[in-house]
Order: sequence, then C-alpha cells, then structure tokens
Amino acid sequence: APLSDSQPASRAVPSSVDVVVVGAGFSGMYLLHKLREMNLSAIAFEAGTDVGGTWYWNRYPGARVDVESLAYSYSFSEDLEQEYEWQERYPTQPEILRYARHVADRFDLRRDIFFRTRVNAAAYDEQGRTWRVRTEHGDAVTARFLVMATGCLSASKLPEIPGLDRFAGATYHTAHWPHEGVDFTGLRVGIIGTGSSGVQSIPVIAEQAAQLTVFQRTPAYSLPARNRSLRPDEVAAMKANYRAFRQAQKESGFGVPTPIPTKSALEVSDEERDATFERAWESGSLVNLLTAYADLSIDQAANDTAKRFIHRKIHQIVEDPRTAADLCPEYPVGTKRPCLDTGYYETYNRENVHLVNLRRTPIVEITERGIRTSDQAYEFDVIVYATGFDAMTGALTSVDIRGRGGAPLDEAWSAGPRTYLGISSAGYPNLFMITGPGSPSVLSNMVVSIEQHVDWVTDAIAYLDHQGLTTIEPTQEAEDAWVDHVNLIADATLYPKANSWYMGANVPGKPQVFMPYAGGVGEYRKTCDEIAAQGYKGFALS
Ligand code: N01
Repeated sequence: APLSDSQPASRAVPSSVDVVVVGAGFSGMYLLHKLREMNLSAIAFEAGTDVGGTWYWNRYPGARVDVESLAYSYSFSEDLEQEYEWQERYPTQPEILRYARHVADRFDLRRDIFFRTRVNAAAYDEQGRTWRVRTEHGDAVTARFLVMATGCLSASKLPEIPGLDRFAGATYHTAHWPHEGVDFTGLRVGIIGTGSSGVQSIPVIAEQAAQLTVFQRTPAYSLPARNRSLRPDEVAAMKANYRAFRQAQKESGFGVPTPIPTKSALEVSDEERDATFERAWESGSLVNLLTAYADLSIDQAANDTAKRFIHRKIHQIVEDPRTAADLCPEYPVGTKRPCLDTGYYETYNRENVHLVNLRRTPIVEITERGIRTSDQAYEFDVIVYATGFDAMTGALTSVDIRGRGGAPLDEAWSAGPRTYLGISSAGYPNLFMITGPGSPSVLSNMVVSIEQHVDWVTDAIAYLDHQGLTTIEPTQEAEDAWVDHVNLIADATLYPKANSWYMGANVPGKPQVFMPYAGGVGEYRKTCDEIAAQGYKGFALS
C-alpha cells in the first residue's frame, strides 16, 4: 500500500526548549529519542512531510541502499533489532522508509517533529547563551543547544546548463521524485548524470521508456549488487550474534566489518589478484573490493590493477566496444564514490538505450524540446536530472547560521569547512553537526556514524549539565589542528586525485578540499572517546 504522510503537528512551536534538532532523518530521529530519555525537552523541524530524510526524498526508480540491511539499521534498541524483519539484502527505498516510519511510531517520535517546516536561520545569543532558531513559517524558538541533523547529501543540485527552464516537457531530479512515481511508458527520456542515482535508475527507466539517452560527463565504477531476499537462516544467525557484530562495525574502517588487508596488490601474481577481485565482484560488496588489498586507496599502481579488472568486466558485458570504452572511468577506483547496481552495464546492450559521452560532445544548452550537444539536438518528453548534491556543507550553509559576533557560518567556511571532529566549529558554541565535514560520515555506513555522533553529542550535553556548565565550543587551535589532520590523512590517499563531490568539485566555485575524514570509523571513534574522557580536550567549557 502506498505510504501516507504524517499530519502536520497540531500544537504550536514552543517558545523555548533544551534542544532544537534540524532534520528528522536517521540522525534526527535517534537524537529525539535519546534526548527524551535524558529528560530534556527537544523538538525537531523537518522540511518533508514525514520522517526518513534521504529515504523520504530519494524515491527515484531503483533506489536502494548499498550497505546490507542487517548492518544499515539502528543498533540502539535490541528489541527493534530483534523484532524488525528486513526482506532484502539491499532494501529498496520504500522498504527503508517503512523502517524509518516504524521507528518513528515505535518510539512515538512524531509528536515532537514539526513537519513541512524548514529552518531558515539560527543565531547565537552571547548574553543568553542560547540559540534563536527561526523557521520559514515565522516561528521562533530559543534553545540551549542546536543540532544540525541535516544530512550530507540533502541539498540537491541542478546542473549549470543554459536553458534549464526552457524545456517544455516534464523534468525530475532524482532527489525530489514525485511520491506517486513516474510512468515512463512510451516516452523519450533523457537523463543527465551517472553517479549512484543515475546508475540505479537507468536500468529501471530503460525497461519502461521508449528511448533512453544517457548523458555522461564522468563514468562511474559500478559493481553488481547481487541483491536477493534474505534467507531466514542468515537473519537468525545475525540476530543471535548482533552484539558482537555491532561491536565489529564500530571498530571497522567503513562501519562494515571486513578482514583488514595486509597484502599489497603488487606483491601477488596476476592470477591471485584476479581471483581476489573476482571474489569481490561476485560478492556484491563495495567494501570487499576496496579492502581487497592494503594499498588500493594509497598507491596508484596498486589501484591501477583494480581499474584494469573493472575495465575488463565492462568490456565483457557491454557489446558495443565504443560504448564500453566510454563507460570506463580513468580516475582511481574508489576516489569517487563507487556504485552498486542491478543490471547497469547490461542496460547499454538494449536497443532503446543510447550513451552520449559529454567529454567528446558536451551539452551546449537545454532547449524547449530537449538537449543540444556540440554535435546533435536530442528531443525528449522527459528529462531526468541525476546530478547530485551540494554535498556535506550545502545543507548547513543554506541555513543562515550566525555564531559569536553574528559571524555567518558560510563566511567562516568560505575557504572550505572548518570543524573540530566534524561535530562542532569554533565561534559556534553549543552548535553540533551530525556527520559533519571532518568526520568519516560519507566514507562509512552512515547509520554507524550517525549513532556514534548522536551518542557523543548527547553525552557531551549530559556532561555539561552534570558539571553545571552551559557552553561547549572548540578552541581555534584544536579546530586548526583537526583540519590539518584531516587534510594530512586525505593527502596520503588517492582521494584528492578525482574531481568528486567529496572534494566539492561538482559545485562551481566551491572550494576544493577533501571534506570527509579518511582515517576510518574505528580510529575516529577512539579519538572522539579519548577527547571526551579527557574532559572534552580541545573544547572550551564554561
Ligand atoms: O550524485 P553524484 P548522485 N553536466 O554527484 C553529473 C549517495 N547515493 O545523486 O561526475 C553533466 O554522484 C556528474 O558528473 P561528474 C552516494 O554517496 C547512494 O548520483 O560531476 N553532468 C555525475 O555523473 C553518491 O555518491 C546511493 O562529471 C553533470 C552525476 O551528475 C551520492 O549519494 C544511491 C553535471 C551526479 O552524480 C550522490 O549520488 C544514490 C553537468 N552540468 C546516491 N552536473 C546508494 O546506492 C553533474 N553531472 C546507496
């Protein structure tokens, strides 16, 4: 049955609370639950009409998670963990949204969430030591703490192409998909973008559309997901072993337990390496590929072995050699987010699907009837934009956040985001970000990173209250040192070698810095725990 949306909150926005949470995705929901358990008053504002965040907005056909359901789920409630029944290895967007809605019902979260309400502005009041938060509806609320649970991939982005609003047909962005779905039957469809959203939706749209033309600027590395229904025996085994599994997640590099590789890709024979890559390819797990050898993410020659393996796969699957060549990426494997697909490369063997390589023939403009490249005019009934997000910072800087002295956050971050631990920023006392830039976030199983941040932030608030303190703010020195540390780790990897959204490269004018922390979830957690244990070292408390 189609999911119906939540009703708008019937009560008025309170004038003051302990904590304002912005966003009711996986972060905001767990935060609300946790804060209530601490007997703090908290409300959340959510732009959507229901909970779920990413899984509320991204309803494009074929949308799935690329971390297994039994791992991509909350660990904070053992009852939830034991009782919830996942259906698929890699669940679809509707299945994950159903889970989010189940969590909201189970913990009665909706009564403190104001849906259809975007936060416009938040200003720190130095005298009162509070945040004044304003919504698009003109409501204002004062809070001791402000937590931005706004997600890393939530500020969607249209391409900078002339004529965008000239097109007479229908247009859709993958992150703003109509709730009732789109029927492409018999239509001529153009899609721009071949990141994860494009790679997942292209095979599904191709099955419906009369013709599908894919406009590709940069090809993606994609592995077959090998999705399937979960077997009762594997679910039972996981449920019997969940505590140990969760612990292993916390200590792992990506929030997904995998053996730590010790060998170099260059020290083994070609046969052995091919066999290893083949097992990863067959396993349907990105992490298995990225951790197949110890040096894939740091050594170009090692990485080239994985690149050649995937190129070979693409050429084996895609029948037209020119299309196959166009689908082969040149940047190092893993330096842009790799994709997990269901029948992606195979889709290019369909008669009704055509690939346009924008490196050869760039888009010149969108016209009333379609898309014009440097060598051809294409006519469409529908254009789909799978063009991604202003990642990691977009959702934060689009709110007018003012810290000490009225300093706007987007100005403080004009040369790239500056945080301590990806959780807080100097000049912005009592403001926390969940999975902010400078934390592992997008390089990890998001749910693991979300839970860690929510636990850390709520512990910090409890600590302050227990000590009779009111404010927490990173020192400039601690923040500078953390930014240096994040850069140092990134520079030891191949990540900066690709024009990725990790680098801000997809947004014209955005400063090019590698935003997430690449040192791994386990290491990062240890650092955060040590800092807390030392009385929040690097933070000024008062
Ligand atoms: O966005 P993207 P996405 N002209 O930025 C192209 C997560 N996610 O929504 O690479 C032409 O990756 C752009 O080209 P280029 C996951 O973390 C996960 O697909 O900039 N093309 C690129 O091909 C993912 O990484 C899942 O050269 C233009 C595409 O549009 C992240 O979200 C599923 C263009 C954008 O790709 C974002 O994924 C979906 C222009 N002007 C998303 N501008 C899972 O499976 C942009 N492009 C879990």
